[in-house]
Amino acid sequence: MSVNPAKQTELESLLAISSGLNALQGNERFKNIMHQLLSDLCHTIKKFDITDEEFWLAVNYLNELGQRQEAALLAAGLGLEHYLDMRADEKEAAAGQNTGTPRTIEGPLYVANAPLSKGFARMDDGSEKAEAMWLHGQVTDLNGKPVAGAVVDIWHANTLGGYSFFDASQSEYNLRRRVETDAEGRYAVRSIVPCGYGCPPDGPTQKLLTGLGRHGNRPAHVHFFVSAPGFKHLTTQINLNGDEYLWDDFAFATREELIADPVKITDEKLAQQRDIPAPHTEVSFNFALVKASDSEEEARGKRARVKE
Ligand code: MBD
Ligand code: FE
Repeated sequence: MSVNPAKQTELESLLAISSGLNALQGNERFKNIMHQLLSDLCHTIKKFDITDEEFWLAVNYLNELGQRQEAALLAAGLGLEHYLDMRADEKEAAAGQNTGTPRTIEGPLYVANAPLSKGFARMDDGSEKAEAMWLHGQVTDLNGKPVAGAVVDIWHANTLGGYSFFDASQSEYNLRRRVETDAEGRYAVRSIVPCGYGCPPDGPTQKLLTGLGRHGNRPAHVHFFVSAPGFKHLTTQINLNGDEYLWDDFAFATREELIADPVKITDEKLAQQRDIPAPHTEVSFNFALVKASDSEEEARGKRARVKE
């Protein structure tokens, strides 16, 4: 008997049909991506001789991830969200484009439409006994020229590592504010010093990380979206220097240029001027924005988010 050498194997034909390659309807790019993913998955099943029990454990894990709304948390923990940053950085470098303040991941805990004010905001609702934080800085272009009217959208955790909205014990929009920069491009907020974040210990993300021998902790950090007409939207974070997880972030977001040094302020007069208790912690951080080449670059990337 002679066999046609061009004949597909049973697996090849299964993958082609299951990913719709021979179907008239559907989206070509989506079909090709699914075909690659399914093919990689089948080869992994074969290579590791995955048992039925292991396979169904994995399928059920996806259900758990969804039930606990942790899929985006896992994407951060597996380094995939950071990989998107690596790709964006690489593309900019290859195109010889200018870079200002570096990007780093958004993470899964942003909530849109935080209260907006001009120049200054108080971010904490006063409910926690915590070290007060004076966080301030300037938004400029790459030549150091102030950008007035930039919107600095800030969010961070409380002293237990929890974020309002996701942590029902906090008030609405606690530790979330948008501040429009003044004529000198300056923003300032009064808040509390955040603590690092830890994945829910009983959740599916931590379960997977534990299986990898990894922890699910992040150093103390503050998230920012910085945007202004004519400039590229910036998604970034600062990490507070001195945190034990500074260079051991489970979500891989730390970058040298994004480390801020907290400064202890004991000067009563300065504290009074700021209308904030002394002693407090001062954190200053400036942002340099890059000119946008089209209006699409001015907006944050599309992604399912709370309240938008
Ligand atoms: C966070 O606070 C965070 O910023 C990321 C990326 C993941 C989990 C919690
Ligand atoms: Fe965070």
